[in-house]
Parts: sequence; C-alpha cells; structure tokens
Amino acid sequence: MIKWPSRNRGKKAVTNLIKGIGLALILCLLPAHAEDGYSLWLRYARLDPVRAASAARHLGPVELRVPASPTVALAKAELEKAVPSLVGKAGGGIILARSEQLSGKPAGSFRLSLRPDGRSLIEANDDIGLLYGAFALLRAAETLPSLDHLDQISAPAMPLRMLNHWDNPTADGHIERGYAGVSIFDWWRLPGHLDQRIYDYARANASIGINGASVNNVAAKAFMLTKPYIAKLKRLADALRPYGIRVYLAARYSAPVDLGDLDMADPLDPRVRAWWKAKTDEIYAQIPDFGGFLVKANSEGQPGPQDDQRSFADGANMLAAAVGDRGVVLWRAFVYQSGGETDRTKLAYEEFKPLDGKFAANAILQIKNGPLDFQPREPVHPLFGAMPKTRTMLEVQITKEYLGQGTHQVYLAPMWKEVMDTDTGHGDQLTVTRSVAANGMAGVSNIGTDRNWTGTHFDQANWYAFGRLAWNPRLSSEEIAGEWAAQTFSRDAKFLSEVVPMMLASRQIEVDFMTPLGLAHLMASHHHYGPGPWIDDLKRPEWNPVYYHRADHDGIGFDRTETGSYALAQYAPSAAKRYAEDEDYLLWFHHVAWDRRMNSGRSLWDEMVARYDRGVAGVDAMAATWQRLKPWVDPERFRDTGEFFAIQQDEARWWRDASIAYWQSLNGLPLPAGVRPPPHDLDWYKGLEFIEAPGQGG
Ligand code: BDP
Repeated sequence: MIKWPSRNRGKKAVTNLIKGIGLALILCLLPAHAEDGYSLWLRYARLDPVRAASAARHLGPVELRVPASPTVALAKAELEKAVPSLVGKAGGGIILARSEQLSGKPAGSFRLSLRPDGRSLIEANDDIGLLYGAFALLRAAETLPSLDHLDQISAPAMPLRMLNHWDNPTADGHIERGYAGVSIFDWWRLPGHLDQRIYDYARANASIGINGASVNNVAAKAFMLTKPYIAKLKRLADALRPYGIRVYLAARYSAPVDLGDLDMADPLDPRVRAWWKAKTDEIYAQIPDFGGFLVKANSEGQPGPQDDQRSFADGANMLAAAVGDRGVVLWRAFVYQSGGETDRTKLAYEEFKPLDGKFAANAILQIKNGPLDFQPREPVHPLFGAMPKTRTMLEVQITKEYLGQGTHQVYLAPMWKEVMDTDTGHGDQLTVTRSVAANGMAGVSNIGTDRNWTGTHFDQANWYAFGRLAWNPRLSSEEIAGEWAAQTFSRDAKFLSEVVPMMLASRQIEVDFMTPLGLAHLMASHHHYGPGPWIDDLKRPEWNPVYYHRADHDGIGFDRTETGSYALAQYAPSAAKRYAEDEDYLLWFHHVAWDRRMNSGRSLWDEMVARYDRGVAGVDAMAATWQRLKPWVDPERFRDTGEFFAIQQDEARWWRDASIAYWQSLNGLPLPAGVRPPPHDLDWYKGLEFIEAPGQGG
C-alpha cells in the first residue's frame, strides 16, 4: 500500500487506502508516468500482456542450488524484484546452479537455458557468473520476442572491463571532463557513511559486466595513498565486491616524496622500491582484492620516471614488483613530451615501441583509441598490435569531452566499434580488439551526481554500450542501441525503428559539423567546448588548433605522409595504405589544396561546406525524430531530451558558422551558390567566452 506522509498520524488507514487507490488510478490513466532516469536501463517496465504471459511461464520463484553468498543473494534479490515488475504473477521459476559445461571458461561466464518443466536455469562456475546470468536473463525477457527457446552461453571477451573515474577527491568533488554533476565518491563522509548511490552504481555496472573501477583522477593526489584514505577505499571496495567490482587507484608517481617520506622517487632506488612495496602491502592488508594502480606519468605535468632519467618500463616494473601477483599496473601511453619531434601523434609510439618486451608480466600498457586525444574521429593508435611482447589495453572516453560534452546526443558505440574492428595489419586479422582481448578495456566514466547519472538520458547509452562491448565486442552498435532503448524507454517496435537509426547516425553527424574529413583538435582552449580553430597563442605548439589543421590561403591538413611527418609509417603497411586513401581521414594525413577534387566530384572546400551542412541537417533530423517519439516517452524525459536537441541544433550551427567564417578568412573562397553565409563575422565567434563551462582540466 502506498504510504502518504501525514502530519496527523492518527488518521485512519482507510484514508491512506483511498488516497492510494486514487493515485494508482491517476497513474494508470496517464499514458506514461514521469521518470527522472535514475533507474537507468534497469526499470523493468511491465511487458505487454502477450509477452508477459509468455515470459511468466519461465520466470518465478528463485531456487538456489548453490551455497548462499553476498553475490548470490544479489542475484536472487534482483530476480525477485524484477520478475513481478516485468510480468506480474509468474507461473514458472528460476534455478541458480553450477555447471560442468562452463569449466575452462573465463570468470563470470554463464549459461541460460530452460528446464524440461519450463523453468529458467542460470548456471555458472562462480557466483559473479550467476549475477551476470541473472541480469542477462532479465535482459532477454525484455528484449527477446520470447524466452521459449532460451539457450545461450556467454563468456566475457576480456578479463578487465573497467571504468576510469577522473574524479578529484577534493572537497568540491570536481570531475575532470565530467559533465554530469560532481563525483559520486564522497571521500569526506567515508568511511563512516556510504551513499546508497554507490550500491546502485555497482548494480548498474554489474548488469553490464563492468568489473573494475579506478576511483580517482589520473592526475592523482598523493594523499589517496595515506592511511585514512586507504580506510575510505576499503569501505568502498567492500561495497563493490559482491557486485564483482575491484577497485583500482590512480597513483601519483612522486608520492614517496610528496608525502614527505623520501627525497626522490627514482624507481631503481631500493628505498623507493621498499616504500612502494610497503605501501602496496598496506593496501592489500585492507583490500585483499585491490586491482592495482593506474598511472599517468610524465604527461601533462605529472611526475614520472623520466624525471629521474629512468624509462617508463623502469617505472612500471617497480610498481608491478610491489603489486606482485595480487594485481596489475596499468601504465598509460598518453605521453607527448616533444624533444624535437614536430608531430605530437607520433610521440607515444616513439616512446613505447622500443620498450616492447621490457615490461613486467603484470604491467599493462593502456592506450587511448587514437594517437591524439579522444577526437570525434581519429585513426587507431599505431601502438595497437605493434608491441607483441607487451600486454596492452584499450582506453576510450565515455564522457564526451570533445563530442558535445553534456548537451549533445552522441551515441559512441559506432565510434568504438570503428576502432575495435580496425585491422592493425600486424598479424592475421589482428584487430584492435584482438590485440587487447587478453587484457581488457577501460572507459573514462561519464558518471556524476546528476539524478540521471550521466547528464543527459542518452548519455546513459554510452555507459551501457561500453560495458556491453567490453563483454562482447561482436555485438553490433545497432543491437546494443536496441537493447538499451528497449529497456530504458520503450519496447514498441515503432519507437525502436526510429530511435535506433537516430542513435546510429549521431556520431557521424557530430563529426560532420565539428571536424569533417579528418580534421581534429579544433575545439576552444581549456574547456574544449565549441569551436576555436583560430587559436594559435597557447604555450606549447601542439596545444593549438592551428598546429593541427595547418590551413592557409592555399590549402589545409597535416601532411603525415613521407613528404611530411610520416606518421603513416608507424602503421603496418596495409593499415597505412587504407588510411592514406580514406577520405574520412584526408586532412589527418594529407595537406591538400582547397580545390582538390573529392570523390563526390566537388572541390574540397565545397565538400567541407557540404559536410557542415549535412551535420546541421542531421541534428535537425534527430530533433524532429525525437518529436515524433513523444507517444512512447514519459513527459519528463521527453522534455529533457528535447531541450538538449534544441541546444545541439543551435550549437551545430555555431560550429558550422564559426568554422566557415574562419576558413574563409584564410582561403578567401566564396560559398557555393545557395549556401547560407554565417550570420556573424569571425570576430564575433572569436569573442565568445565560456568561463563557467564544466569539467575543465586540472
Ligand atoms: C585529455 C584531457 C585532459 C586529461 C588527458 C588525459 O583534456 O583533461 O587529463 O586527456 O588523458 O583528453 O590524461
């Protein structure tokens, strides 16, 4: 019965009952009830009557044929909560059991099938497999036409499927590149108090197979390694453990010095090695399943082994020795100290390739998807597949730093698939996925304290897609979008037939109006929000957009062929050839004249303008699609999303207009006939400032 808050506790229960019935009636009469997005894709909205009746035959009371454990209890509770919500009264049942068939499969694998009596059977060799299986069964009930032929074995493609939170453990909870509020990790109130949100976060992660979380910014603070913070981390780790999630820490390389214990951090010095060993032991004494350290070293002002004339392998191996076989060291490849090299995209390869074979067995090199920095489109990082004697892992950015941040709708699965499916050319169909599958994949989280977790409702799809792809990279972007939208909004076929193509198109649309044809890094300084292709006054040359586009009166683009920086040579020949010929990467790899003939028959300039316009039209089309979806969406999320589309419509025009105005100031070319000129002059766009933009660095 619904309880109403009442000042007069003496009022009769019958009053409450009448009110309750009244509210229930109102709710039934509403086409859809308001929702705030907190439930993510775990809403378990009632199936339509036919499907509910069908699924009800296979779902119902949970029978445990395994010993109870906290994880098994979570699986049982999830099923018991979800089944009545999905189907109402259920006539079947669900059995949780061990399985012989899964021996040899990776941790977390499970099998779903039907017993002869029609009940569902979830089998796994470990408890976490049962929890994953429980979520998978519920997903199947929601997304398959029926459960009548349920029979699937599912095993994770990669052992490490982790989120990297760039959350600063500071009082303001600021998240670097975070656009959904502040950090959900409340270090101040830990270890005494842990917010319910943390359990809900863990549950959402478990539902998509995420099994690791690095909880603090890679620009790390040394105090995270102190005793009080280890106690706080322990409380967090204890909460996440039943959900199969191990915690990791971003470690500040100079911590022994910063914390006042030593006067240098040289990784080959025995005192430094002993310090890290003792520190790591201290952590493991509290958190026996601590995952390990994530390290950003000698990058963007962070300290690292190069400060002591030691190599990255020396640094990583020192930490790896401290961790031992208890965990891993994730060493980030995102470095770009110049030392004379004039193409930033070549620097990480030049640093790390010679170190192949030098890293310890529990050190993993974590490589961003592209050689620059999470741009709307980049070629894959040349290190993938190029270090056969080194464990490597893929890092993608779930938060949309360079893709419209917290106001544009961009579904990122197509971008990640583009990267993951790329053949590196370094071996027999050695795709990026295959090159990292033995280790894993990390996603820079987009989660914050916003009620809907991710700032916009559609950004939830990127969190979801990250987990699903890390579990099964063979899933298509379309399947994942369909699953997500069905669980999050509506399973109606008409709704899905509109929303899924809209999501699939959204990434190319963003590329079109921001950085068409291989352009990159044209965003305004610091906050990276909005266009700033004219910027040329930042301290380091490679921080400036002009460094990347190299446009002048005659042409545009960065020559990375043999006549230029020859970054192409860092790729295996087949991959280099593909990239050299692909128009989508034209201006990434080539400097070309404005009148170059394109595949379309247009000149480059006309093609660029056409792409900008295509991008703007694409956003308009998405916004119009959304309006048509009103019948299937609750008013709250409908309005919310509609407003973000309106912002994106304005900003797509802003990107297009500012870019065109700037390119025209260089090339002096007219716009093709009939094309709308920018409404303002270049100075107007240059004058825009956004000091309050969220998520800025540091
Ligand atoms: C860049 C961000 C910067 C991060 C850096 C990193 O602008 O804030 O610290 O990546 O990956 O994209 O370390």
